[in-house]
Amino acid sequence: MITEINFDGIVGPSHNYAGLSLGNLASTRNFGKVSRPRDAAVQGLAKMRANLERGLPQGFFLPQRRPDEGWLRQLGTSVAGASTNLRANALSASSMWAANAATVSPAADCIDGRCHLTVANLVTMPHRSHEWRETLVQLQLAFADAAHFVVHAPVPPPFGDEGAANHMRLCASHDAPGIEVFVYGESGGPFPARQHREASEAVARVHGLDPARTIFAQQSAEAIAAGAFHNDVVAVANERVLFAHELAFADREGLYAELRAKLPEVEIVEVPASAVSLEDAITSYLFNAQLVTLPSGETALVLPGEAQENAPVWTWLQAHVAGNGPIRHLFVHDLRESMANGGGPACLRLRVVADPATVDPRFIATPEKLERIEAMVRQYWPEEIAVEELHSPALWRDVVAARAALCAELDLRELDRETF
Ligand code: SUG
Repeated sequence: MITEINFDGIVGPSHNYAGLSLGNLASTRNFGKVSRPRDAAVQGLAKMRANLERGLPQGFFLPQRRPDEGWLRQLGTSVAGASTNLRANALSASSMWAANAATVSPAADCIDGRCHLTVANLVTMPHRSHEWRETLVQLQLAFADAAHFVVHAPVPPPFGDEGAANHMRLCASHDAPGIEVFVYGESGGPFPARQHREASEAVARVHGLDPARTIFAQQSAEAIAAGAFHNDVVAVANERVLFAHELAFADREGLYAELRAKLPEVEIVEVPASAVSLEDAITSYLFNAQLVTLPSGETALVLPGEAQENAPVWTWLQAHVAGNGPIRHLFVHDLRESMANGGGPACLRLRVVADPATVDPRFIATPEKLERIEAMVRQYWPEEIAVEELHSPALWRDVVAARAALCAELDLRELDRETF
């Protein structure tokens, strides 16, 4: 049966706070903080388990092999010989944010009737620019069934592409043809725009989307300057519901009008800046929530604890649920470790609309498998990493061994090798 599957990135054993992401205020603020990789992974697994219990199909991607020695070799160095900056870039666990793994167009939207995935090139940030090779390997394994999926290599540089974090899909139901909205940025403010319009247009062409059902919308420069480095920090969509901040888009009226024309049943839930400032939206990650359809047909929002702790945000949410708004349930999760690097519930997952039976079962979660993953995490993931330890050979060995143990446990030993 065609359904939405959320694939979460398992948090890797090298999770740390190296402050590598310019324009991501949480990453900058928490630079130098001691990270807790074991807790981070357990928090992510708890969200996956809860979503499974809610009746939502769940998959996962494995953490990537770190340090990325192949990448350092291409740069003419090695883990031991690299500068502290390059080494930190090679050790990042940032592939956990699976929303940046790829852009996904379900089969119903694509001209050849197959689900298309384009791996994101993530060229703007050095620590993320080397993720795509292993992401491509994992997607080619998980979605190997060529009758149902086409996995594309990334858009070539210099056109920056950050995947599903800048892509929304609105539709009557997941299996029906949808309207795909690509949100791009234009730099000018203090921070880079990571999603380029040229990249979004390339993805839409490569996927064979119908131009009449595709929209390109510009993210507001104000949102990028306030720290919304991806559109999914200020807007999220699910089926007919668009949930967005008033200041998310450069031309909100134009976008809403185009959406209403293409999908008359669309329901736009806009949070005004007078109720929740851009700053509160970004620190609480109100919109970096998973907007999901429960088996009952009701819409729910899976939020980070920070949203509950923010008074204007929680007040707005309570009023919405008490009223007749489309969001009927709020589920709150502790994702503090990922949040401190600017990654909320929605960053941690990639949505794929497909029949789970067509996906390699090794990437599909069951309660029993999540237990086994958690046992590996508790046994092998470092409890803490201080940034100085990123330069310790013992840590490099530990994180390689931890990931190898997980690959073996999940019968995915073929991932335990360098990708270039
Ligand atoms: O790309 N943080 C990630 C967070 C990604 C969030 N994803 C979405 N919004 N979909 C980023 O900025 C921080 C790593 C560090 O600073 O060490 C980091 O990469």
